[in-house]
Amino acid sequence: LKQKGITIWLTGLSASGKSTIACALEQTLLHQGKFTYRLDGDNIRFGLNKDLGFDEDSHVENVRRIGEVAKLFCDANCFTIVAFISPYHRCRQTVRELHTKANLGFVEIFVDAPLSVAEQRDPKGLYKKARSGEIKDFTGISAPYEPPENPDIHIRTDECDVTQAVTTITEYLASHGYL
Ligand code: GGZ
Repeated sequence: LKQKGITIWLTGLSASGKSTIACALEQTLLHQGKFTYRLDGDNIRFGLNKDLGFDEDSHVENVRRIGEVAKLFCDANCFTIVAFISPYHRCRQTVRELHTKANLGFVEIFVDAPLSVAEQRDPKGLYKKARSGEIKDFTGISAPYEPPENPDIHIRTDECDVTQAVTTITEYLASHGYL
């Protein structure tokens, strides 16, 4: 029996809960003995993509490169968990097509918290800095976030906890033959 690879793509505002859900999902899959890898800001923005900023072109290039890397992990039959804001619809669509054309699994998950909630959480104080103008081009404040119109999974993190979020995702994976 060959494990099929799938890219599990989380998109949402800063402080929407992407990293929290990605880490918890990673733990769950690892405990089930699954070959799993997580791509997020910590291992990409400081390495492969450390030359990129937060203007529109940089967001586009950031997501393009991450999409290509995710595709490679996926091709290696890995559960590839990807957690970046990925604010542009067209870029996420391109990554989906990249996977579909290669006959690889792809699931887009909208990690949805209202801007007011994300801004209240503000764990790194970035929204405050964005409001004051100290940080420019901040997604949701001074740069766009285009929410998915038709995500495969929609998680409202102001209404459910991380355990419920992980269950929603693993149930989706199971019902689509990945678990
Ligand atoms: C958006 C910014 C910015 C600006 C720094 N705009 O929530 P975080 O803090 O911990 O993670 C965010 C991360 C955004 O990078 P991504 O790689 O996820 O974005 S994308 O996929 O859209 O390219 C945020 C922090 O970096 N951060 N400045 N101006 N987020």
